[in-house]
Amino acid sequence: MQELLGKIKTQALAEIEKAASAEALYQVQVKYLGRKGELTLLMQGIADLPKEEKPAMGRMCNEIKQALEEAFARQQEQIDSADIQKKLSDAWVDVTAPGAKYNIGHIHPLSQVQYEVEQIFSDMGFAIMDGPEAESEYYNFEGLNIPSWHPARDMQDTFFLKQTPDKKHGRLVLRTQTSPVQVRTMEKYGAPLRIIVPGRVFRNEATDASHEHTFSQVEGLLVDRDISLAHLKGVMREFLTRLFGRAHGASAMAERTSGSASASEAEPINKGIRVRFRPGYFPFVEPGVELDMSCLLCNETGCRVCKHTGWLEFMGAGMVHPNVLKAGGIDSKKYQGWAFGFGLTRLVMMRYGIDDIRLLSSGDLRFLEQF
Ligand code: FA5
Repeated sequence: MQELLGKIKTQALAEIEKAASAEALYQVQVKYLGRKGELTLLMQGIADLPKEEKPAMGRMCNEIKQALEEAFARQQEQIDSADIQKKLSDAWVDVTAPGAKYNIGHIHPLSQVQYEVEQIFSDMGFAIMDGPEAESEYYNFEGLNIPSWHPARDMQDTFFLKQTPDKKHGRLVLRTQTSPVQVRTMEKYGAPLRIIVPGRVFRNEATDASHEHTFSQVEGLLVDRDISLAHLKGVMREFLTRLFGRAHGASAMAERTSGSASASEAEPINKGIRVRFRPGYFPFVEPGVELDMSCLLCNETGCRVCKHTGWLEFMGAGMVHPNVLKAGGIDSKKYQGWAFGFGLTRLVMMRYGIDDIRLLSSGDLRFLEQF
């Protein structure tokens, strides 16, 4: 048996050294150390040997087994490192070759214009506020002087969330306007105040070239002593002038650059626009006004965006109603204020000459990559 063991050892070591792949090495391992391997069977035979031979044979078998296991481990290491070398030498590396092009995203045009708007108003001393998109009926309506029976609720078709109504603040709605942040901010900071609130709003309405169910507005609120609509006019004029270059009142004709604007140009439009104020009704202001801007898409000749009028409704505004100041905890005898809410999405359309509002949320890369 001693002789046989010696032969197995020599033979196994030679075969291990010859195994050039992991698979070949595994086969050698099975042949000698597997369940029915040659060494395994011999070791099982030790039980049948005479008692005095068992210890010496047992020791010898274990030594051989250990030697083989070490040889297997060494050979496996060599095979692995040869594999890596081969992969490296097979790999094609050309450090001068041009790199793979990655598609890098960029800021959405809506956000680009939002940042511009924020910058302009920040420079004029306005703080930028935020509010929840899932808003309570109270802040979206009641706090803004629109009780549940008020017909003005029909002006903004509302998405209601399925939830047990809160005793104090009623049901949850997807806010239909950014105006709820007016009362929230007054409650928190009191007067005087100078804020803008950019944000998304939602309305259950049919879409067309200038109407979306989900769009962005920018709310503005200024509360202080001796405030009048003249200040609002001045602020809006300054804002639009900084954004578009030159803004003109309805009485003065704007100087216009010629040429039509189209989405394919995707350059910010920088030319005079005309604005006009007209009376408007919102229960949370008194008096109320609306501001229209001349349609830059058709140079006022009429198109589907401006509904062939040459003018686009851009903003609602007015002097904050005393009931709203009261809801915000502000004494209307000491303080007055004005508020406005304009369509940021419509502003982006005018800024870049986009002739359909729905393109902005379409996720269409052919459109987005132009900005
Ligand atoms: C309001 O939402 C009032 N909260 C504005 C306001 C604020 C008035 C403060 C007074 C004081 P209105 O529903 O008109 O008002 O919307 C304001 C602007 O949002 C519109 O002038 C228009 O530019 C834009 N807008 C309204 N509906 C849509 C729509 N479906 N899609 C895109 N833009 C819209």
